[in-house]
Amino acid sequence: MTKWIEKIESAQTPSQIEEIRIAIFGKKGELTAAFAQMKDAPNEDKPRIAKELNDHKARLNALLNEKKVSLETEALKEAMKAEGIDASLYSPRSQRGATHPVMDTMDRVIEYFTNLNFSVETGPMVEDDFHNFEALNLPKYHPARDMQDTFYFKDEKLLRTHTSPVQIRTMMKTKPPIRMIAPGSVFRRDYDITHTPMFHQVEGLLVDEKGKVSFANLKFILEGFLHHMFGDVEVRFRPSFFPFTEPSAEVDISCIFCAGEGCRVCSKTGWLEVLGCGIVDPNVFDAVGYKDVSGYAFGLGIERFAMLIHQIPDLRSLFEGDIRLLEQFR
Ligand code: 2NM
Repeated sequence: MTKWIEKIESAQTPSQIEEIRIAIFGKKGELTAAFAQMKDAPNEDKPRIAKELNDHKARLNALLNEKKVSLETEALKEAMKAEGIDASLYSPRSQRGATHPVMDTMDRVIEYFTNLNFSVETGPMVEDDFHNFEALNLPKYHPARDMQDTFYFKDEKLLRTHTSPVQIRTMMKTKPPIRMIAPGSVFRRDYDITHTPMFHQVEGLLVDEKGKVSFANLKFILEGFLHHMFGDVEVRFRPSFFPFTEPSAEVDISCIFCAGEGCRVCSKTGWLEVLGCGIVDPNVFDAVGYKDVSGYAFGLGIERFAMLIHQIPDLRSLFEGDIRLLEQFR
């Protein structure tokens, strides 16, 4: 017994402990043999021997486990010292992260509309012709469907060119009224200082009973939105055209760089175009099976907003992954 206690105490590694454990408790172990020999002992001695052996067993087991844990802990400490890692050490080189300006702008857009009880809807980026074009009153041979503008797959699928297919999907799965926005990435074959092949849009849609939705409602909500995003700016609506709305308008704000005086950013006009909108064309409602409803819709590009808010001259810099861009937004 004392022999084993000494051996355990002088063990140097966890594997030596295991060797000792086998020498005591293994198939050919000393204690295993002692238990086996008990059958030859006189009957009146058996209870005493059994108690003694069981006491030894418990004692040695406890010692083995204790020593093993302490050796393992020591080994771990040694390893950590050797590898030079101190997880509690403050590093002067650690850096705080930053929200990407595109996501920061996206969050501010979403904030305004969710406060007005618009729901946030999403949908697939790989779309089909029906949801991306046909249902939006963009007939076959419409120039927007051109290979030059749209990324097509081999099997008739395509990368959505706007988030409007989310509006189509939402209308087809829910009954009116609807009050929603669809934020997300969209794809067009374009690449220059104001265009990247992937960019982000937020589109909005409100549908209610026929006669309940007016252009004045649309103007009110968009004016509030543009003041939320740009502060105290002038807002003007210009007549325009979109296949999915009639009437349609483009919306300008007074130039935030020259306060309407005329500068390079606004091409001396004093105005910046920031969104498109209109009253939803009845053909769109027909395509989704809506009857006796009216609605308005709008759409905007997040990168353009981010560019204006943060004065980023080249849109491509938003997607180059250069840490120096992000560092400016901490
Ligand atoms: C815009 C401008 C005007 C629009 C229309 C629809 C739908 F699905 F309801 F018909 N969604 N988005 C829309 C209307 C988008 O983006 C410049």
